[in-house]
Amino acid sequence: MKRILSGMQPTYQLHLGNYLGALKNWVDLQNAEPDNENLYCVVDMHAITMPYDRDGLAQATREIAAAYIAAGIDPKKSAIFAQSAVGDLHAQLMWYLATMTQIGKLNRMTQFKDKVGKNTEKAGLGLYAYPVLMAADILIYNATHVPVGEDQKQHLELARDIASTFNHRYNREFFTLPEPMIMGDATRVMSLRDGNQKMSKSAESDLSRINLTDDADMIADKIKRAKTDPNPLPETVDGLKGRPEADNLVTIYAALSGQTKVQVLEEFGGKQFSEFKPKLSEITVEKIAPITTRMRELMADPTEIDSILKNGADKARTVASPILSEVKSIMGFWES
Ligand code: AQP
Repeated sequence: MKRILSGMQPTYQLHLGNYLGALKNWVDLQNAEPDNENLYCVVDMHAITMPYDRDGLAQATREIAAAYIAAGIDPKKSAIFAQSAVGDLHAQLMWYLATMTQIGKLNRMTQFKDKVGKNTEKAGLGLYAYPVLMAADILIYNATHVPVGEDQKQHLELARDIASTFNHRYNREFFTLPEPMIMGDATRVMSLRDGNQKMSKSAESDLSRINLTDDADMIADKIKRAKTDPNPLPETVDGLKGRPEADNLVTIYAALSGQTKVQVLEEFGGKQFSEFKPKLSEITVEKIAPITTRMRELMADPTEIDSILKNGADKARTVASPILSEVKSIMGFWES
């Protein structure tokens, strides 16, 4: 049996990259492997590592939970919970793990560098220590597998490294080294404005991403205005090399339609973007609209989401508490 753990931050709104790179894979995994134990977290303690809206945090947390459910995560098969609801356990383990994390390794984390730019002196300790909290989020459940987009690969490697340091230091195979699961064809969806930049919640231009809450007109408009080059689509996947925007749009089409890029190019190779883009809008709306509609219904009754989050937190605590107790015992802390 696999124990699956993953999460998303309640910052801004989820976009097509979050969906294709992570959420869709969680749903596929939940349905294909019913024996797995699934823990899906809204990582609100990570969301506060950057300036955030205090008054909107709780609602944003509910919204992410609604997106999970609307996309197909079933609360009967998967625990859905807010990280802060089990935050005492996550944060306590984080501290223990921080004592065995080398600063040199944290200094190599590209997400931190991307987020702070040149302004390292003013960056918060929380943002710097983000990967250690992420390691604790995973190890507190002794999760075996972590489905994420490609951008999280480096953080996962650090989590494995920290788990292995713990095992080595205390001379036992206590933590399972968590396996990253980078699934599907759209492991890194790129911005619609620049095919070399990741599609991101915090990018300034809303035209750079398709949000899960966008309506059909907004989706069509964003795809129409998506950056492309002047050439028609190539006949082969090789022909996408050096054409990041074309590659991205073909990747998105393939992931949404359940086809390979080869199949997409068999249909659209030689055609102009003016012909391809309306088809891409059509399939995007077809896949996203039911999620958006269900999210709206769920958000109309927050009591149901609150109850799902509460049950999820109870379940998460049941799994995490004995693991933390064992960690404390292994580390030699006093216990009554
Ligand atoms: N562009 C992407 N393509 C594929 N997968 C992606 N993920 C994020 N962006 C893409 C995956 O979504 C999951 C949740 O991510 P997160 O909420 O932790 O936020 P993030 O990775 O920091 O995503 P953003 O949108 O880029 O947020 P900001 O702008 O706030 O930094 C993860 O599994 C991630 O891999």
